[in-house]
Amino acid sequence: MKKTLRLILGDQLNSKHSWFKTVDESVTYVMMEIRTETDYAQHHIQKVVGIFAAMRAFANELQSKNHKFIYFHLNDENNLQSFDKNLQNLILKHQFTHFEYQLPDEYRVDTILKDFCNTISISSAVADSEHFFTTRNELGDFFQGKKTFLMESFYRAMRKKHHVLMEGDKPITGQWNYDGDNRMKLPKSHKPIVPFVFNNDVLKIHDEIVKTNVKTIGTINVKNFVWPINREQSLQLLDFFASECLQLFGSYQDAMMPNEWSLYHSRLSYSMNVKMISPQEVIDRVIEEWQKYPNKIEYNQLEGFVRQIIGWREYMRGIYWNKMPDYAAMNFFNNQEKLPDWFWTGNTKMNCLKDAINQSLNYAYAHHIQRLMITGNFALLAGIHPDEVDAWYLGIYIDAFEWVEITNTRGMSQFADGGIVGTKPYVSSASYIDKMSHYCGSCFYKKAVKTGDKACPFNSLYWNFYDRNEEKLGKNPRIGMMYNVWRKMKPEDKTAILQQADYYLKNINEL
Ligand code: FAD
Ligand code: DLZ
Ligand code: SF4
Repeated sequence: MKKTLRLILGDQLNSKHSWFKTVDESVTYVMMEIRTETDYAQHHIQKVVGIFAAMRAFANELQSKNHKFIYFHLNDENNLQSFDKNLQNLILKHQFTHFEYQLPDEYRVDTILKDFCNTISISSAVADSEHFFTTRNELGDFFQGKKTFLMESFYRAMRKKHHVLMEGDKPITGQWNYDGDNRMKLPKSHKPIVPFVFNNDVLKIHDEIVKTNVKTIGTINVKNFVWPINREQSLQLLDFFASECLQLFGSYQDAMMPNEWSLYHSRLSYSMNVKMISPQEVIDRVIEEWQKYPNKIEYNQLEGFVRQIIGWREYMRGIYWNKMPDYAAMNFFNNQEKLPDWFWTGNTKMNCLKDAINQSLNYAYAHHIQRLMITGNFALLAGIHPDEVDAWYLGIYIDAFEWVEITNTRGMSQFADGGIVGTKPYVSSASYIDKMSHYCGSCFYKKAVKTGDKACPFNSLYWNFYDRNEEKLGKNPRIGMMYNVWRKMKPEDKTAILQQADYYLKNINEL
């Protein structure tokens, strides 16, 4: 008799997958909490707890529908703590005749499972995860022969292919891009919406993780765990976003405010990345809301959000599968420095960094512009090795899985890929941060000052970055203007700025 073993990974919690349409007595599902996964990065405690809680809820749901199930808890005695060892053991013990898994999102796990299938004597097969709009190779095929991978052209092709906000071959409003209408600063007096959070009790799971000495970062409130841990809660969060936040999403997508950790962002990345909800459902829900309330939700708010999901998210996945494994070793600027200690404590006098890091430690979350223009910007200006930067981002965020973390960090944020994802490095001095936030007014440092005791570090580090990378960036037409400004500065001013930057870099842990 055929006996099939099917593996479900911790980020494959897709209850709509065709695997689960019928209950089959000959099929057993397995999920495992294991040390290889808890330890490949130093994860935030909320990430490990959230994933375990969601895995357990998913297993319970399938078991209640009579699917046969094996679940390894982290502390189970028979848990051999790796995918291949546990699978090998199960196949022998239960005499399975066939093994199946879904396409993993991560190159590392893909390799482990491919290698495993080559070592076993039973047959095996791999199924799609039935989550993304695109296949792994679709972006590579789309850009075949092209030097640059322009997100905008990929996004437009996705809109056409999936008939999202289209009238025939044209965008319904006649315009593709509304970025110009978005990206506003929040007025100082504006009181952003209070984030909708959950109060999950995760004490038991937390205790189990602590007992096994898994090394984690960040804080957690185990009686009021704020993240969704099942599909139902993920759908509630989606509802909250569509009905309360979408109307201001685009306007304030690049805005930052002290002590406001999510503003009008959806916080749906985690639910989507572990597949409790699909990008199709998210798109459908927001379009439905806009259709119902066209006077409340302007089109630019909707388009800005749709672009993130079927544009950026799918684009990053495509880049990952097109460029890995080489991508993980790219270091265009040959940066070599270590991350400052305060990235792990938030203990810095720089207001913007203190806020972004502390909220990351407290919520396992920061919104896009904090990741890109505060922490990422600083790391690039300071010449931090991309391996260090990647490890930090892969650990600290609840939504961090390598396919979307490394492309955003090494690619978009650190320009370590030399311009595959972005056309120029995302760096800025204090002026951009001040333009988009309310951090500078109450900072120890002075935003308009380049040298001296209270000079904002972003200012001298910004010019130092361009100066030291002139050979690599000088000919980039998108940054030519900055080099003209730099070249025209008085030599004594340039020297003072470079000396200031040098001082800050040598004393980076004291900033
Ligand atoms: P919203 O602002 O509400 O956006 C809606 C959705 O669009 C997100 O949930 C996400 O699925 C998608 N999206 C938006 N921007 C991007 C993007 N650049 N790439 C891919 N999807 C996008 N995102 C992750 O999911 N995991 C990561 O590990 C991750 N690491 C990042 C590291 C850096 C340095 C940077 C600059 C960005 C990173 N991002 C990552 C992208 C983005 O910051 C997050 O997707 C977003 O902040 C998640 O919050 P949200 O759900 O509230 O997003
Ligand atoms: C992130 C994570 C963690 C912390 N723990 C587990 C785990 O114990 N078991 C599991 O199957 N998955 C876990 N994950 C998510 C995996 O890292 C994810 O499945 C792979 O990265 C594949 O993308
Ligand atoms: Fe950040 Fe500089 Fe503004 Fe302080 S002055 S908040 S360090 S940009």
